[in-house]
Amino acid sequence: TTNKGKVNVVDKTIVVDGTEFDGKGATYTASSKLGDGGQGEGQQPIFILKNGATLKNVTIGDNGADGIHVYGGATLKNVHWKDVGEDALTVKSPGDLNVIGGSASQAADKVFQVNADSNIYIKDFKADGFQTFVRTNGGQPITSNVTIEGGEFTNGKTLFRTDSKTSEVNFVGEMSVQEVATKVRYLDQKEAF
Ligand code: DGU
Ligand code: CA
Ligand code: CA
Ligand code: CA
Ligand code: CA
Repeated sequence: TTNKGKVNVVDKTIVVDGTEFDGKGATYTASSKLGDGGQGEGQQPIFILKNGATLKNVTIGDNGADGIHVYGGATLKNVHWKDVGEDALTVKSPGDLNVIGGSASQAADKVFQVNADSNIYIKDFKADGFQTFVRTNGGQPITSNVTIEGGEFTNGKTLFRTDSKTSEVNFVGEMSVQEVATKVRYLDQKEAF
């Protein structure tokens, strides 16, 4: 069974706590109650994932609002953002985040926003159109270990940016990159492609 073609307008954040949510291909888009998908801070997320929850086979639709918030780790499989809102996903409290497959388009600013200590593994993800693909919170001493394995990155500015001396990214395997200027940007160091 599939929910492909089904569009759910979300006006109250969907909370997934410790279990699995399978959208079976359905789209979830924010109503104006959650936000407008622009760059205003303080918008609400469409999903909150908690305590190792899994979200799979979901498309975040035309109004991305504040995307997905993660508390205590989560796994995403085959999750797509059609038009990233303020950001796509925020790590809100410590934990492990695994993102397997999926894609994100039209991020006016950041895709993954990292506001807490974390291990992040992103495999075979496609991002097209972004300023920063993964960003630890500006000016904060966050400890995040990020691994990016494979994937396709197009029309972006920076893949990974941190202001913290205790965060780092490692790239594994073959990654395809077109029209992305900067690979990593640490406090005092910038590595171009
Ligand atoms: O200081 O904390 O952009 O989670 C500013 C804020 C800002 C966050 C972040 C986010 O860094 O709101 O979207
Ligand atoms: Ca922003
Ligand atoms: Ca923000
Ligand atoms: Ca957008
Ligand atoms: Ca945000």
